Amino acid sequence: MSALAPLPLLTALQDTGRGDDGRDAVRVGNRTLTRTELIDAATAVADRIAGASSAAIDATASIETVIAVTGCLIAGVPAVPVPPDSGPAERGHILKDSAAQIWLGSAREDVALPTVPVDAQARSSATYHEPDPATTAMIMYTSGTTGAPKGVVLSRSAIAAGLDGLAEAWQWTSKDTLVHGLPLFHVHGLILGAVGALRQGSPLVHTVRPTPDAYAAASGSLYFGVPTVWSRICANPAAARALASARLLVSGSAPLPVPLFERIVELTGHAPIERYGMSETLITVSTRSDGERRPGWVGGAIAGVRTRLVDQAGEPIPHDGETVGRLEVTGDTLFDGYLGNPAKTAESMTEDGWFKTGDIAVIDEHGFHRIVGRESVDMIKSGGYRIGAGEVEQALLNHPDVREAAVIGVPDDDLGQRIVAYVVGDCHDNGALPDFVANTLSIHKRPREIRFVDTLPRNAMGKVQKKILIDEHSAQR
Ligand code: MCA
Ligand code: AMP
Repeated sequence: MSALAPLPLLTALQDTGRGDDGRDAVRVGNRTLTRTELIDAATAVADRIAGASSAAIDATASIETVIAVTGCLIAGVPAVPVPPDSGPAERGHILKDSAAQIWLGSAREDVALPTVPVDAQARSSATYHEPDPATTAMIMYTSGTTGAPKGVVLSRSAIAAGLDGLAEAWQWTSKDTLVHGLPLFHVHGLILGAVGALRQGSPLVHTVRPTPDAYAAASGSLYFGVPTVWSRICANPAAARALASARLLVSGSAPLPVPLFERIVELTGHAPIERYGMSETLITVSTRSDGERRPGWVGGAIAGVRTRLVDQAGEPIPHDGETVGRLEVTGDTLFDGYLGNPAKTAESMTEDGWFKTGDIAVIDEHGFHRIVGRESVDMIKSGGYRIGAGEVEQALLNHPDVREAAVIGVPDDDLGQRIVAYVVGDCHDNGALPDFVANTLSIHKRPREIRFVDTLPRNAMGKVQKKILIDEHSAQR
C-alpha cells in the first residue's frame, strides 16, 4: 500500500500488526470468531462478490450477517441490509430499488437473485486494496412520511467520520467490550454496533435479542440500547444492577424519558449517555463520557458536525435553551442522497448544504440539544424503529375491502409510540386485515391495533386530521 492509501474503514480489524489477542472479535449468541477467523471468512465472501454493483444481505441477527457486511466492506461492494422479517413485498421493493446483484444469505423462495451462502468456516487469504473513502459502503432502507422506503446512500468516509466522532466523545477504545442485541439492519445496531466495534477493535457481544437477562450476563463495558430496551432492563432490577460494573450505558434512536433516565441512574449507578441521529446523517449529537449528562438533553454536536435551528421561513433561531426551531445539521457524517431519487434528496437539503432533520429542538448557549419532537405526525418511532404512516396506510389500502386508512402513533409506555390504524371499509373479519398486512410489512411496521370506523375526520381540504384521532385515542385510554 502506498503512503497515501486511506486507512481501512475497519481499521482495527484490518490492522495486520494486531494478530489475535486472545479475545474473540465477535460473538453472536453462542457463536464466536477471532479477528483472524472473521477476516478470513469475510474475505471468502469478498472473493465471491468482488465487482458486483451491490449485494443484499439477509440481515438476520447472526454471525453470518457480521461476516457478510465485513466481506462487502473488504471488497468495496455496497451492502444492502434487508430486514429478515420483511414480507415478500417489502423485500421485493428493496431488491428492485437497490438493483442488488447478489443475495448474501440462505436461499429464499421469493428472491430470484444469485444466492451466495455465507459460511463461517470458509477461509480466504486474498488481499484487497482499501476502496476510495468517497465510495458507497451501505444503502440502508428507511421510511419517509409517505411512500415506500427509500435507500439512504452512506459513504465509507461518512461512516468513518461518524464512528470517530463517537469514539472521541465516548473514549471508546479497543479496551471496551461492546454489548447489544439490536437489529443488524439499521444504523444503530449495524453501523455503530458492528462496524464501530470492528473499527475500534473492541470485541462485540451481540445477544441476538436485547433482553435484560442477556445484557446482564454479558459482562461488557459499553452497552447500546433504545429506550424500550432500557425500560425493560429497569423493569428487571437484578439485571439492571448487573450493569453497574460497565463503563458506559448508551441510549439512542428515540427519546429517553426523564423518569427512565433517573431510574437507570438509581439502579446502575450510571447516568446514561444519550445521543441523537438519523439514518441520513448518522449520529450527529451526543453527550460525552467526560461531560455533563443532563436528563432530557442529548448533548452537543460531535466532531465534524455542525447544527443549527431555523424557523418556518428558514431564518436562524437563537441558541438560548428555550426557543424551539427546526433542527438542521451538516458535516462529514451526512449521506450522499436517496438512491435514484434526486428530487427527494434535494427536498431534504437546504441550498447551503444542511440536512433538514424534520425534528424540532432547542439548543442552549453551550451547544446542548433537547429534541422536542417531530415536525410531522406521519413519522412514527416505535421501539426505536422509524415507521412512515404512509407506508402502513398503503399496505392497508391494498386490501380490496379497505376504502380509507389513517395510521397514527399513540403514546406507549414500553415502545414510546404504538401504531394504531383507523380503517373505513367492509372488512368484518377481524383477523383478515392483520394477516393481509403481515404479508406486506415487517413486524414492527404492523399496526398493533386496527379500529374500524364509519368516517375519518377530515378538514375542508379533505386531509385527515390525525391530531383529532390521536387526541381521541388518548382520551379513551
Ligand atoms: C410485535 N409483535 C407483533 C407486532 N409487533 N405481533 C403482531 N403484530 C404486531 N404489530 C410481536 C413480536 O414479533 C414479538 O413476538 C412480540 O410481539 C413482542 O414484540 P415487541 O414488544 O415489539 O418486542 P420485541 O420484538 O422484543 O421488540 C422490542 C425491541 C425492538 C427489542 C425494543 O423494538 C427493537 O429491537 N428495536 C430496535 C430498533 C432499532 O434498532 N432502531 C434503530 C434505527 P415474539 O416474541 O414471538 O418474537 S437507527 C436510528 O434510529 C438512528 C440512526 C439512531 O439514532 O440510532
Ligand atoms: P432513523 O432514521 O430510524 O434513524 O430515525 C431518526 C429519528 O429518530 C430522528 O429524526 C429522531 O426523531 C429520532 N431520534 C433518534 N435519536 C433520538 C434521541 N436520542 N432522542 C430523540 N429522538 C431521537
